Amino acid sequence: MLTFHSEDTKKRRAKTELDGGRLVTPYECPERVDIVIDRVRKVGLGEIRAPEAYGLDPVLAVHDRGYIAFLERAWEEWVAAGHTGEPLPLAWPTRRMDSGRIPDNIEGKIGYYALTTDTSLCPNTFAAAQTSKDIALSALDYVITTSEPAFGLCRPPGHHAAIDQYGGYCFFNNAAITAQHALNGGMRKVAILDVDFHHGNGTQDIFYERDDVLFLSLHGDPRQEFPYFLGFDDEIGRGKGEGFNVNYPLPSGTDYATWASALDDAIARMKDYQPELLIVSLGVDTFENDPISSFKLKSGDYLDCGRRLKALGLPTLFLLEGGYAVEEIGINVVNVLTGFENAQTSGDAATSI
Ligand code: SP5
Ligand code: ZN
Repeated sequence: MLTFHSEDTKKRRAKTELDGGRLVTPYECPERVDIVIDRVRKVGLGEIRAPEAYGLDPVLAVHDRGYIAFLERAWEEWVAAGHTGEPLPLAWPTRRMDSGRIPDNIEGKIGYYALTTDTSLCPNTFAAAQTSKDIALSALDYVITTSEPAFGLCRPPGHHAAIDQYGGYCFFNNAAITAQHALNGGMRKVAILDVDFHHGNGTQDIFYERDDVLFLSLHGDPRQEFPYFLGFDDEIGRGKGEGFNVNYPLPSGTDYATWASALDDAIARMKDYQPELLIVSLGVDTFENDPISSFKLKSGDYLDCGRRLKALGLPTLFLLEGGYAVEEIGINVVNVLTGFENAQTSGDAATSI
């Protein structure tokens, strides 16, 4: 399987994350990329390619123009305002305080555009987010052209990013950008399967009223887990999108047996939908030793996950999302990919969809 990769994803190196009331070194660190690419090389997964530049048009097809302009200038404006730490939001347009207006002051703008306080801005965040979506789009074009699977080693991740909001370590929603790009290129139906530990609130929100993207997410129950406010099983889509959003909130401590039965249900729904493309939001923060999550998947389980996905027989694009057990992120991510590669597509599986 081809991997799309660039060292430029490491240009974002934030110093701070608010975690349990302390500023800590961010869990979403550039070393994650090194460890994944080392593993790709070690197992000989396949060729490693640099991304092409796609510019901002595919981003504008999903995200708000003002939001993109904000991200491009935010660090500069913050420094110009005399601040010395890294930008975190201070005040938000929360319930009972939402006039719909965008402040002029950079501190206010950060509150307007930020979802969460886990994601500091820093130099080159915009550049890294651009590279991340270029990796995703390059991998997508390869999958579309060849019908072969591909892996986009994206960083920063994307699935928490909404139309005009960043957070959960995400700025541009890579899965949404690639799904929309595929549709704009003539595809009619795309499925996005989000297996990251956290609910893909951004992706859900972007396609919530649409029937041309089926979104399915397996994640920690939002009553207990970040992002807390979205990801419940009664969120099924709205208007013509009704029935095209499927959430599987799962309890803390979920092991592979429970997780895999939700995965099988998601796979069955995708078979019914008959998409032309599968995009996998591939987070491995479901791992038993992940420092911020509470599922119990083991490294070997990721091989089986890949194997099950292969049975769909679809052109498949894997995009990296989360995974913070840094030592094991390479093994876990690449296990999904090799499990997929090595699985036999049975005639039954291929023809039954
Ligand atoms: C892409 C992705 O996986 N984003 C996840 C962002 C989660 N950030 C906040 C997590 C808060 C969890 N609190 C647990 C504290 C453990 N020390
Ligand atoms: Zn996650």
